[in-house]
Amino acid sequence: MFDYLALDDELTDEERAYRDEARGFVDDLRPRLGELFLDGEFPDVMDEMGDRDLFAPHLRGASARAYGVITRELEAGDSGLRSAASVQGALVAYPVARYGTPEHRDEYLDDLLDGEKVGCFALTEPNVGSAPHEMETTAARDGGEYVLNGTKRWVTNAPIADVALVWARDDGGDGDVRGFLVPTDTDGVRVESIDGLLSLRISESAELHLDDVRVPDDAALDVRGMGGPLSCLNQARYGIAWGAVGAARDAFEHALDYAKDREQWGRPVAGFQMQQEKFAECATKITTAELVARRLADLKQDDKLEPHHVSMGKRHSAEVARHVTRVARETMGGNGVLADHPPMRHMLNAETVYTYEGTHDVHSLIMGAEITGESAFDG
Ligand code: TGC
Repeated sequence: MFDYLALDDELTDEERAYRDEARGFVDDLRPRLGELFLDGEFPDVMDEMGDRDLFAPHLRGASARAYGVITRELEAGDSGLRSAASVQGALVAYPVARYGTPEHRDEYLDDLLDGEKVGCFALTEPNVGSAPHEMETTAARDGGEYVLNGTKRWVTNAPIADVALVWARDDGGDGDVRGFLVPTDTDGVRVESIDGLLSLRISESAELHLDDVRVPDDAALDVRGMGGPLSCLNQARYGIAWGAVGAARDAFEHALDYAKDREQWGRPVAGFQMQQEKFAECATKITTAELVARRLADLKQDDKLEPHHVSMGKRHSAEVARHVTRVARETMGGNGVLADHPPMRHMLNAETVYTYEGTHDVHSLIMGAEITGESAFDG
């Protein structure tokens, strides 16, 4: 594994074990990843990821860095694998652990962490992306129930999910945004896969339609307002800060091996100066992105991680992945466009990673507000 500054020497035995577990999982799948991408198929692996404890072991006491290296290794396989795990661990198990009632935790938490149940997170809507507080989905109180109506979009895992965490505006009283745990076999829930993806093809992405979906009052999590869903996104964004480094590293490693083998003008192309400049630049970007992710891990471990810190990590790592995967593809010439080689698959995935969980621009503005004291979102 490429590790220019020997950063993994800092890992504890437990963190190294989680890293190797995730890497073993990815290595088994690796020969199929190109084909899965072409077929647009998510493999049946949620059980196995749960068995290997890859979703959110920090919720059971593992370190923030252990969680980070897991996402790094999953995304070195494919961003779709890391996305599925992020949704399960950061966007569903985490809020159940943090905001769930004891009954919610009993019903869902272990099953989610073990991969016995699959969850999805329904926040974004067809008309509502970067400004989720403008959501149109409503929850209307009726007797001892809430009635949910609306459409959610870009819901990863929805076609395979047992439970959806649906964020909706409470129609009565204060109009707060609330989260509801909705079994996906509830009457009125309809899942419609999104076709035509040119990115993150190893993923189950869908629209979730909610037509007069009735859930009991106690389906609601114990949190009100946008701090609920946004606190979940902090967790997932933290995973992306680590994960995108894995995608960049995998593309880089593959391109480097190729350059050492590939001969032109009677010598390996790795010996040419213009190739070496590219490898030097990419190695530096990968390493600096990982250093930022590691600092986030330390802050998270010490409970000092703030949303604007996470924004820097997500923003930077996604940008690095976008750059490195494209350059890695380029160094491979024509062969770089084949699905047999991972760089272009990672490059296409990087477009989604750069865009979801807060676009690059949204994270610039979150950081900008912190740095200047002036919020570009106000007014
Ligand atoms: P603002 O007025 O600043 O804050 C509203 C309330 O939220 C609190 N808050 C946060 N709490 C925890 N973590 C954060 N990161 C938070 N950011 C804000 C804040 O303290 C306040 O609380 P209170 O109690 O005072 O009311 O927020 P705003 O409305 O101006 O919006 C800020 C903005 C634009 C940065 C935020 O809305 C944002 O991050 N937008 C991007 C949303 C996003 O990332 N969407 C993509 C979701 S990904 C997706 O749907 C697909 S991924 C899942 C999948 O793959 O299935």
